[in-house]
Amino acid sequence: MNTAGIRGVQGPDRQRALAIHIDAKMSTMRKPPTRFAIPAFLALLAALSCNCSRALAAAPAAPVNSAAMAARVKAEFLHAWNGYKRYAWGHDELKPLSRKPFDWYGQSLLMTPVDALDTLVLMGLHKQADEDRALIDARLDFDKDIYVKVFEINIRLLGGLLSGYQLTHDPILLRKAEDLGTRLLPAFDSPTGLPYRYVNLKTGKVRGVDSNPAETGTLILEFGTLSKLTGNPVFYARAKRALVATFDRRSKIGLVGAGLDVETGKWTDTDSSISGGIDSYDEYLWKCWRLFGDRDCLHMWRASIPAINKYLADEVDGELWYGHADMDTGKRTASDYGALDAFFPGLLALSGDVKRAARLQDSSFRMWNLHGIEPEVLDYRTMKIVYDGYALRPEIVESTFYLYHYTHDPKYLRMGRTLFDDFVKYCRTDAGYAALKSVVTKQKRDDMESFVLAETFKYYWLLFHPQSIDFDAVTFNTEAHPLRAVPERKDAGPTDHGPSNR
Ligand code: DMJ
Repeated sequence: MNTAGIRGVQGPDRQRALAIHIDAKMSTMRKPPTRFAIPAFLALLAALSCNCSRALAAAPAAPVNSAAMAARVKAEFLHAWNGYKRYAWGHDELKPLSRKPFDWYGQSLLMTPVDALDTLVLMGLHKQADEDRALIDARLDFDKDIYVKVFEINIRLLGGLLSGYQLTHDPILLRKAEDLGTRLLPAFDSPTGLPYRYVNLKTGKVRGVDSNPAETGTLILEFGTLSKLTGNPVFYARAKRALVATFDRRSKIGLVGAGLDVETGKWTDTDSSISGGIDSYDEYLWKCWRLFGDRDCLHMWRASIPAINKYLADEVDGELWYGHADMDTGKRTASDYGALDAFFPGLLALSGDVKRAARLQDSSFRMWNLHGIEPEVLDYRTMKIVYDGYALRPEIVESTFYLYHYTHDPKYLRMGRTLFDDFVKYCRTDAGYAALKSVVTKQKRDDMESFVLAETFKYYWLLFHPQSIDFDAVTFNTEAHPLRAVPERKDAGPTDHGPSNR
């Protein structure tokens, strides 16, 4: 895994990113079975020695009892939440093996409580939700002299506060969201309008010029909603400008790269993919149109998706995958696909391409079944693992949820049941859920990121209990926070949608 790969793993701190990078390097030395080098009967033997046997044997699976699955999901979510409460209450995250708290920046920004609030509400865990809200109301304070990562704080905290507000109508949550949004605004004060990666919450000072499309283009759902709710257009305008500035730098063939300098606006890495570092930029082009009806976003999506499908999609032995290509030439640079990429079937389905979505979802599930848990990165041409970690990521579950919504094919309920069974089997600990160092050895890592409670459990829940959300009325941000369209305020001016250059 190269440094672009590190950028793609969007962990909260450098130490964690470094650990992942080291893991990644080590994993390239391991040798899982290859697809092409061995004859068919050996391939079958190889399959039988890993969890593929279970996938083959389980083909005519029993029908899924959604209510029973939903109850299991809720119970397991509560197990993780109670572990957090017991060992890490008031801190950012629980370390699920050492049972210690962890704060991203040395002092808590209540990452897990804010990220988990809407899941508690959607699961009908009202007592816990009230307790959580009381903690946030009393203790969440952004007046801190720390540099925070704009992308992560936006998707987890701003997104969580806004969806929490829309679900509970607690005005304190909106006040805190507005305070946070205001403190993040200096990040946009670059010559290009592309946000710096870090901003100091107290001083407004910025750092981090080498960014990427995911970080410059994953802001508009949260900042836009903040504008709609407060009546202050500045949030929408800044995030829209950053999104357009990213789009305007696409190559002649319509792709974006994995790294760009926010001061010069020049690309620092021309590797294109749907993976970490780019993923949610694509997602927000479509979702900005879906949530706000902003035609510029629809235009940008329509100008981007054909290039993605042309240059990144890869047909291999009748399977559909998405790999990497150079943004200028379209030449294939890598056949890597991984846990982060597994969001793409969901986005394809949401934007109307259910056929392609279903094919790619089959590939994601094949990747999962190689070892009974998906790796962070797989080379789909050789079927060798490039990075064997598993961070408890939600993306494959998210796509299963969308595909079931659009097709009602019970195959996706069975898929979800398999994913959940494996997730519990390999990742559960006495105190919560732990990431895996390696999906091959199943050795655990002392990490339970806040997105596990915000996203992974929420998508499992919604798959088996879809009636807890009005699908058409909300758009999920990239951290699975459901945002509701806000009716146009009478006092909103014409600049509400920000600068438009098309
Ligand atoms: C989450 O924080 C978000 O989904 C983000 O867009 C990508 N990575 C994690 C989950 O894997």
